[in-house]
Amino acid sequence: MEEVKVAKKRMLSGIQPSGDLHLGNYLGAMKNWIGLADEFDCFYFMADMHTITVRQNPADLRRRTLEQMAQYIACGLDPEKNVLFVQSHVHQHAELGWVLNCFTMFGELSRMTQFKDKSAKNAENINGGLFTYPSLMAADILLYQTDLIPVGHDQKQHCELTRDIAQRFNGIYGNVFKIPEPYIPKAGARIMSLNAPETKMSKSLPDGCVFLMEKPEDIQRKFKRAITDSDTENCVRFDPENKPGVSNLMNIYSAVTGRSFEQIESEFAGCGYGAFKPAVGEAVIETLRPIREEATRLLADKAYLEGVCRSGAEKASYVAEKTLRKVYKKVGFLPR
Ligand code: ATP
Ligand code: LTN
Repeated sequence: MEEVKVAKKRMLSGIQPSGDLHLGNYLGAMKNWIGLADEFDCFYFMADMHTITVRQNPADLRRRTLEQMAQYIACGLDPEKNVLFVQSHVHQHAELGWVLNCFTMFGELSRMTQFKDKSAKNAENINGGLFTYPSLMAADILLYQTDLIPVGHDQKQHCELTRDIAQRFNGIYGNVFKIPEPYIPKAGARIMSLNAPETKMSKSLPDGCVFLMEKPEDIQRKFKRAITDSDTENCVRFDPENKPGVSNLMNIYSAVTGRSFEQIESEFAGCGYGAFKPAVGEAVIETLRPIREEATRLLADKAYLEGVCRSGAEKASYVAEKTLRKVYKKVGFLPR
C-alpha cells in the first residue's frame, strides 16, 4: 500500500541574546526543542532584534549571539536537521513586524506584563520598540506558518496576542496565517530564582541564577546556598504555596531527572534539605556538563558557526518570503 505523506507540523522559538543562557531558558524552553526534528519541522533563532529594546553594548551583543548559536547546537540541535538562524539576518521579520504593528491595538500592547515589568526596570528608556515588541514576536511566529511555539510560561500572553493578531488579519484578508499554539512544558515552565523563589530565575538576578556555561563548583555553591523554607518541617514535600523554595528545587530535579514529585518525596524521605540541595546541584551539573564541553569546543571554530548562521538564514528567508509576499499583496502594496 502506498504510504501517505503527512506534512510535518512546524515548531518555532527564539531567545534573546541579552545575557548568558540559564537553567530557566534551558528547562522552560530549549529542552523542549531537542529531539523533535524527526517529528516536526523546526526553526530556532537568536532574537537579537528584540534584544535592542534594552540598550546593549554592540561588541557584547555580537559575541553573545554567536555563543548562543554554539549553545543551541551543544544542547543537541543538529543544524542539518533544524533551521538555526539569527533574526536580524532575515529581513522579513522587520517587514512583517511593521505590517502587524498596524493590526495590533494600543490597549493590547499596554496590557502585556513583560512590557510593564521591563518598563519598570528601564524607566529611563521606555522606547517604542519595547512597547511594540509583541508585534515583532507575532511576525517571528506567523512568517513561518508555525503550529507550535515551545516557550516557558512567561511567554504565554505574547503567544495569545499573536493568535489574536493572526485571527484579526485572517478575518479581514482570508486565510493568510496559520493560528499557532504555545507548547509549555509540565515540569520546568517556571523555574524560580534559587535565592528568591517568589521571582522567576532570570539573568538579571545572577546570584539565584544558574548559567549553562557555569563551572560545576559555582553551580554547586549556588544550590547549597539555595533558599529553602523557614518551616520547621525540614522535609522534601511539594507544596508551592507554603514551601516555594523546596518546591522550586523539586521542580528542577524533576525536570532534569524525569522523576515525579512522589518519587522525589520518597527518594528523600527523612533526609532533610541538607542532603536534598547538593543532590539537585549534582543532577544539574551532570545535565549541563556535556552542553558546556560541546559549546566550548564549537566556540573555537568561529568559521563553522558563521557558516551555520548563513545557511540557516537562507533556509529561513526562503520560507519567510512566501508569507511576506502574500501579506504585501493582501494589504495592497504595489508589486515591485
Ligand atoms: P530576562 O532575564 O530579560 O527576563 P529571560 O532570561 O527570561 O530574560 P528570555 O529571552 O526572555 O530570557 O526567555 C527565553 C525563553 O526562556 C522563553 O521561552 C522563556 O519563557 C524561557 N524562560 C526564561 N526564564 C525562565 C524561567 N525562569 N523558567 C522557565 N522558562 C524561562
Ligand atoms: N519574547 C521571547 C523571545 C522571542 C520569541 C519569539 C519566543 C522573540 N520572538 C518568537 C518564541 C517565538 C522572550 O522574551 N522570551
